[in-house]
Amino acid sequence: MSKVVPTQAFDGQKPGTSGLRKKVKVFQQTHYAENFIQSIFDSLDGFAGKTLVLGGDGRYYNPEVIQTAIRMAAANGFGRVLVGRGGLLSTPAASNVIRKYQAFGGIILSASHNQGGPEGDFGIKYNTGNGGPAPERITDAIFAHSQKITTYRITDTPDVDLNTLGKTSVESMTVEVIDPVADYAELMQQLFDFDAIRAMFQSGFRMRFDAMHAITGPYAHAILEGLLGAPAGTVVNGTPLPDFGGHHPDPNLVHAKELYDLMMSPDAPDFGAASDGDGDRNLIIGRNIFVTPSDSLALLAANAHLAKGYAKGLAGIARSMPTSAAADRVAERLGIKCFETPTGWKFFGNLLDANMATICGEESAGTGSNHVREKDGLWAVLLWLNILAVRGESMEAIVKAHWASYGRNYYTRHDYEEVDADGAKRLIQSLRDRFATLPGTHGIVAADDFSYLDPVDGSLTDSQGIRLMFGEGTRIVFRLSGTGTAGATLRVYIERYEAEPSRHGLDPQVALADLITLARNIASIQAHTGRVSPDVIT
Ligand code: G16
Repeated sequence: MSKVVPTQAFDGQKPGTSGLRKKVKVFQQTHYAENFIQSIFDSLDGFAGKTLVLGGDGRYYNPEVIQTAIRMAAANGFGRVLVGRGGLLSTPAASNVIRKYQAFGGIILSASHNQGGPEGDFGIKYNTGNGGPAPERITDAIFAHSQKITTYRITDTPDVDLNTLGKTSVESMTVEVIDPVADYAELMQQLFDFDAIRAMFQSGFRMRFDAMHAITGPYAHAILEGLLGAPAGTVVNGTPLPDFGGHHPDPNLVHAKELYDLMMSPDAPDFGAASDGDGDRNLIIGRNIFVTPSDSLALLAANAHLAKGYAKGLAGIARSMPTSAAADRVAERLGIKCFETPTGWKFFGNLLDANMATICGEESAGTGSNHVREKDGLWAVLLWLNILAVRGESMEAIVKAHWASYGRNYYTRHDYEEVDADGAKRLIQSLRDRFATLPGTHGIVAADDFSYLDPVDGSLTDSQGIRLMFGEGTRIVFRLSGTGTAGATLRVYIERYEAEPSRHGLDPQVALADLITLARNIASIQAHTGRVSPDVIT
């Protein structure tokens, strides 16, 4: 039986860069998740009888909220729910299922790379019928509804068995439990030359994929070790755990240090990769060489034509503003456009739908293409494998040849995590207040706050990050993260272009040392945050 439950609005249900992310304990408050899910439904029109896709990254509290979402979808009038077995779907796989089965939309339970477990984070996000994260007009509406909500609708049916594939019903709604991997694996085979990659493994190519005890484990086992014949043991930490084994499922040089150390050791395999909590991020490391996400985007774009799914070439490239301009140089040479968007995959959706961009990427370890409307960790790994199989060269040789040809964009990001939110806001404001006076000092030629006019729907998004530009591809960017759940996280992005190959061999922290010091001083980071040094350097 469907019922209407009285509730009261909670403060702060405003979706951030990617959905609503809060501590598990916040989500566990009575009615909290229900309020947000009802606010999603209240922001949408015309879904009666339609299909909703449901899945999550398997983190702590996923099983409870999946059942809640099913009951609420039934009470709100959806006709069918497609849910991954065990309540699991990686974010890119969910995007694919939405598109493939022409669902009305989907709800993904994930806090991505944030820590899991009872003391960790949880999250809910809504994706629209194109498979992509809801655009701002919808997330704004969700927030508005969450502030005035007084009731939500839910059935009082028992839990659905999500471990058995097949159909059941909740009231008049069909619940179909699907294999979370099958549709995704099929799509990957359409894009990439699996025979060539399999042959490469057969000839002794070695890789390690660290699934970080998160959602990509089952996908990587099935695709890398199953379909592509990589030796068993290629995938490590491949069993998803509710607390990710106590680790932080963020594929960067800090949290995937073991992989990095292996790749820099004499016994390194040819190729190393990792993915995050919900499977949309990637970390790429060759033997003896770390490839920054910004460089990876540029290299993938430059070589994508080697994979059958992109043999016809790219319509365009898109990158988020803080991502380095390495991809712009590739676009220029290919004679296509490179779009610069705010941080957040949702901003790529319109460009992909309008076929203005084919490949997109972000400095935050996200790359993807028009095959789905989310970034896709395993996709990036498979495209790299396809390129390696065709070119037959080492990662190091490919990356160095790319730099020699295009120049190198030295790049680093310094994160100051969980700092005082007011101090962080003051830091940003104090930079804004100096836009008129900074140019002409320290070699700065321009200073602004990035804003984006969407070329497809004309929407304007402002206040997306402070840019200090020094000319010739050198810049410092300051921005506050939109994905944290405690205090504020200050991100400082530093970039310098170097054309001369004889100067391509430096450690980025050395190549950028003067800019790193300048960034600290110019923004008075210690005075505003109390921090002397960053928590994470990538
Ligand atoms: C999300 C967004 C990305 C964004 C990243 C970092 O990724 O989807 O577009 O680049 O957060 O955002 P911020 O710098 O605001 O923390 P994910 O993998 O967390 O869903």
